[in-house]
Amino acid sequence: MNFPKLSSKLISTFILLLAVFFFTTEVKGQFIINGTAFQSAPDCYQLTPAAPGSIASIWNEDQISLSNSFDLRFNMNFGCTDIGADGMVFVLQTSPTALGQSGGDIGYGASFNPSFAVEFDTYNNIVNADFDADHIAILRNGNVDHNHPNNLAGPINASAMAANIEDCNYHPVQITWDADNMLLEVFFDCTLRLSYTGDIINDIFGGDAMVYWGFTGSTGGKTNVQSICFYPYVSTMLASNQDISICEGEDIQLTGSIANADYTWNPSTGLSDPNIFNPMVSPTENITYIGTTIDECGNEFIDTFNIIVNSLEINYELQPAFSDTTICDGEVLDLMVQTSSNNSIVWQDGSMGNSFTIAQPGFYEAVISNDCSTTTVNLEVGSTDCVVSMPNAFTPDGDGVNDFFGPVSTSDVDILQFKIFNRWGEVVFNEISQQGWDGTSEGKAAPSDVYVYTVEIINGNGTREFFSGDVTLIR
Ligand SMILES: [Ca+2]
Ligand SMILES: [Ca+2]
Ligand SMILES: [Ca+2]
Ligand SMILES: [Ca+2]
Repeated sequence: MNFPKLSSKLISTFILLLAVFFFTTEVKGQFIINGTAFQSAPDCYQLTPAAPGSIASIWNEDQISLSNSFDLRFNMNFGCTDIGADGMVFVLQTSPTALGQSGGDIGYGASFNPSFAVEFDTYNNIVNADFDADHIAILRNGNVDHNHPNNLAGPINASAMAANIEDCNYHPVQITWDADNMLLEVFFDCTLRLSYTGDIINDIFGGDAMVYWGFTGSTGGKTNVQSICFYPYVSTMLASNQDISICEGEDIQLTGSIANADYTWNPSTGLSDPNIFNPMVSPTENITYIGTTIDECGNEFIDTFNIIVNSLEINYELQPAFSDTTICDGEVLDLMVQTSSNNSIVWQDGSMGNSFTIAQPGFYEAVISNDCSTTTVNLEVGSTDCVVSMPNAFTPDGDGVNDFFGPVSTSDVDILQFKIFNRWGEVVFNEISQQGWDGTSEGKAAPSDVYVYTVEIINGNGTREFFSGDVTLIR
């Protein structure tokens, strides 16, 4: 049965795809688009064209839980016409098809109830208490009027550096949610501009933490081409640490979270290029690569890849050697498999782990496998009576036969105390030696004679036994 080899390839491929998906284009193709929005590039969405009365929204397919912190980064382009309008809004809300009103509502508006929003407003609507500078504000429940109680923070100039952001440039924006401290922060052009502390889950969403996240945008009488790109920024909501399993001899590509950025990978061993975001690696043993990069706002990103290199041949050692293992009645015995930590061991009853405890003779099986290979070890454990006997003579002449005197058993015997006396009652041997007495005393050969012994042992059943008697040393 060798199917694990095939499935392991599939698993590796799947993990690799997941890694690529998570690290470089987590956001790609995952937005539900409404109104005039369309995907204008692999990582970009145009919300509005330069046409009056356009309304658009995009919602990420995957709802997020506000019980968890998030860190969203993206680039916003508000068009090239300062006298244009109207801007875009980052929104947390509950419908994948939500689409609001054009003009001063910025594609948001009263139908977004409940919702939590950050507006990026590029047109001065007096009725909403706007001002000429392009500004941002934190809002709720579809409100765009800065004098209304649902205006939660701001308005404030979007950019700390310029009153106008309709300058053809992409502006880096970061929105972070610290779930523990219920703190939301908005960074524009790499600078913290607004923050809000509040129980968004309960105060706004009635206790339901699951929301859609995305953007609305609109034009009115005035227009602009308005777009959002997730390149080079990506969501870092997902864990970056991944285990990747490959087979010995295979190559794999690492993929950092910021596409095309300069990376520093450690260690550089085995990398096709330690300074690109997606080097090829061909490790020969388990290794962890750590990639570090800095984005245009000076934020450090670290990606960690644990690569497990599976051998194509399973090596193992058995303890005790299974082939000649026996078990006494009432004895408990641990069958042990020593093998690479990459390998898993499944015993005949489905249990896993390096050791399996048995109390009966019989047939046992261990299947040792990794993502690339598998092998089966069959073993028979026989039974034995565990009787311990003491010989009445031995011949310590070095010929390999009967050279030692001690307890004899088909099972393991633990010696607790072992003494031998000569005919004058003098102790000639007093050792806890598993091999027994070699017929010497104080380094000299003891003469042929009859000796007396006492020995205390634990037999293979775990029972303590005491023996005493005579033994004849024959030279
Ligand atoms: Ca404007
Ligand atoms: Ca406005
Ligand atoms: Ca406004
Ligand atoms: Ca402007």
